Formats: sequence, C-alpha cells, structure tokens
Amino acid sequence: MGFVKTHDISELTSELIGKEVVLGGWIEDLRKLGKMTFITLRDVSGISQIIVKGELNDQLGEINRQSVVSVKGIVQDTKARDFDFEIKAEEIDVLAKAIHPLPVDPIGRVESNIDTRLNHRALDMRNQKTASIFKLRHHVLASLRKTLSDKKFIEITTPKIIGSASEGGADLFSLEYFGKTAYLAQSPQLYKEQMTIGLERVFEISNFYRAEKSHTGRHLSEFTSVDIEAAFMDYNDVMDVLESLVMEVYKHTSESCKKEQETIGHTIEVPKSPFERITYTQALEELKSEGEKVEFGDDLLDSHLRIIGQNHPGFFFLMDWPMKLKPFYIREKDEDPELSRSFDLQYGYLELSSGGTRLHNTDVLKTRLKEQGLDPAAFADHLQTFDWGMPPHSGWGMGLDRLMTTLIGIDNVREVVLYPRDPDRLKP
Ligand code: AMO
Repeated sequence: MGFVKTHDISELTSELIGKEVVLGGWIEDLRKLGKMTFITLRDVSGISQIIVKGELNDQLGEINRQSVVSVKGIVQDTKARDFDFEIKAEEIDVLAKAIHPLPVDPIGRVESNIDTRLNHRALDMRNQKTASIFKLRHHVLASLRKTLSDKKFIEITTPKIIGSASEGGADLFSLEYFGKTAYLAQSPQLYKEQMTIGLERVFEISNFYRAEKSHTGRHLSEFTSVDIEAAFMDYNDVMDVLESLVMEVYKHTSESCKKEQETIGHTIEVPKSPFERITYTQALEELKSEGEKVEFGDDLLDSHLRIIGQNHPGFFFLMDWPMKLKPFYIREKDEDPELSRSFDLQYGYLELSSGGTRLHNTDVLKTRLKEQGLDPAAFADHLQTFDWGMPPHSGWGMGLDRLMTTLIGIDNVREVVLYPRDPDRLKP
C-alpha cells in the first residue's frame, strides 16, 4: 500500500459506510484487547477509531504511539462516543516509527513548560491546543488579507536586507554583505511610503527584526508586522482602517473558529466599536490625577500605560503624541506644531500598533532627520522619491503576534510564534 490518503478524517461521511478508504495519520492511542486492537488515529482534521481483528491483529507488531501510519479499511458505524465512524482495518503500514520516550507529550496529559515545548516545536504541533493556535493564526491572516484587499490595498513585499536603517539607528541587526555592512529591516517604513507614489494603498505582512535586548512576553527579535500605507489619507482615516480590520479579525475568528476556541479553552469576545480615542494630553491628566509625576514630552512608561490601560480596558487609541517622541517621518499638527498626527492602538497596557500622518515635504523631512541626529545623506535614495510627486500619506504598523495574544487571552507572544527568536533563543 502506498501512502496516498483518499480522505482526511473529517471527510468521512455516512455515504462512505461500507466503502474502502485510505487514511493517514499518527497513532494517538492503542489498546490491545486479546483478539482485537483499538487504535485512535489522528490527522490534521480529527480523530477516528481503527478496529484491527483476525489475522491482521495477529500480525500487528509493536507500534509505538505517535508513529505515523497508513490505514486501508472499510468505513463503518460506531458505538464509541468520541468518534463519528470507525474503520475496520484491512492493511496497516507503519510509515515511520516514533522513538520513545518522546521529549514532550503531544496529548498534553503530561504538561511541559514553554521552553521544552519550543525546543521540540514540531512535535508540540501535534498537541491540539498548539495546533489550534496556529490554525487561528491562519484565519487571522486570511481575514486581514481579505479586509485589506476589499479596501483596495495592494499587497507588497519589501526587502528585508537593507543598506540603511528605516527606523533610526537603534535596535539594528547588521550583517556582512559582500564586503559591505547590511542590516535586517526593522520595518518596511520607507519602502511602503515610497510605494504610495504609484500604488496609492499598499500593505505588507512580513517578518521584521529588532535587536532589542528585551526579556518580556511581548518583545521578539523577529516579529510579524502588518503594515499599511495609504496616499490621500489622514491619520484618522488609517485609524478607521485599523479599527475595522481588528473588528473583522475578531468577528471572523469568533464565528469561524469554534472548534479552535473550544480546544484552546478561550472564547473570543468581539470588542465594542468604536474604540475610544484619547489624546496623550488627556492621558497625562489621568496620570497626574493618580499622583504620577509626568510632564509634557515624557514618554509613557510601562507603569504609566498600565494605569491608563486600567482606566480604558480593551482597545483604545492613544493619539496626538508630542513630536519629540515620534520618528522623523511623522507630521506635526497644524494647530500645534509640538503635537504630532500620530497614534498608538492599545489593548490595555499593551501597544499593538503605531502610526500616523507622514511628512511629505522633502525640506521639512531633511530638517527632521538632522534634528534627530540622523544624516540626510544616508537617506538619499528615499528622499529623492519625494521629488517625484509624493502624495500626502498615512499608515501604521501592527504587531501580529501581539494581536494574537489579545485574541487568545494569553500574555506571551512566544505561544503564537512558530520558532520565536529572542536574545536567548536562536534555535531550533
Ligand atoms: P513600531 O516600532 O511602534 O512602529 O512597531 C509597530 C508595532 O510592531 C510591534 N512590534 C513588536 N512586536 C514584537 N516584538 C518586537 N520587538 C516589536 N517591535 C515592534 C508592536 C508595535 O506597536 N514604522 C512604524 C509603524 C508606522 O508608523 O507605520 C513602526 O515600526 O505591536
């Protein structure tokens, strides 16, 4: 028998009763009862019971749990509670044995700590809770792509190996590039802005790199960012886009991923819309009234954001930050040049996204670069595109991994990333 499946387990229907099928999957459980053996077979779609009798049972040697097998047999009704159907086996091929002891228990009966699971991530993916997280992540990505396409954003892929920093000098990984120094992109910032001159509305979903020595549940050295940039939009417009995207992700997964929610043990609650929009100045007032010593121009510390987050649970925008706290590409407010047209999307204390209206005047941009201690010459390639009819534009970047943690109700991004990279983790 070959290893070609005729059906996934979830594709078994009552119409197939009495018919022959070939299934493929992993042995989750195996019970020998004298003349019969009951096997629980799991594939990506579900579990089925395999009944082995007669000669086949006599010939059945030792098969370890978690070995991968191909089973040819006849579909029949079952009395067993946990299964819709069972298969009366005609042939069983062990395609590859699992060598015991296994480093983590894929059934999850014996719990392993996160480091042990991450060190054996491929096997951890046979744990249904882990698999459900990544199935959910797939649905989130599908929903984001659909909503952005519906809103006429065009998906782009920008380079990850770059010649100069896009977000300023800090937190950059550098590498040897044919005798030159190259860097890993921290964001698609400059490229996505440039693309508005021809495509108007663009988005990218890719991994980016930050050499931050942070050891928290929300920082990674490699993270997935969802980025948009849109010509002829103001920061309020792109906040609307962000809000509708988050709402769609929540609605879509809460409706389409019932099984995953059940397995994970968390119900996705669709948040209330519209999200509150509070200003930095308002946040300062709230902090002061709680006895915090903060002045205009101070960045908000984690402890501050925890207070603000408690006052505004769930999603909210924190907008109009002081210019001096913002990157060089952010534009000021006409009515108060000390304030910027910028925002963060918060989930309680957690920053999920930041963005704003961009400067699109080259001279102002050059001045801003210098003010921030950056050399305009290093940005020559970028700056020249502003001489080719750069439209006013706005955009944002959102950490997908962080969004996933809000959806699942956990506080460690490592749970939602296949092979996380942080200062202590480069393998596997
Ligand atoms: P910023 O640096 O705020 O903005 O990043 C945007 C969002 O990306 C996520 N993020 C991270 N997630 C995990 N680990 C990290 N080390 C990490 N760093 C950032 C966060 C954050 O809110 N170019 C701008 C965006 C823009 O203006 O369009 C930028 O990169 O969720």
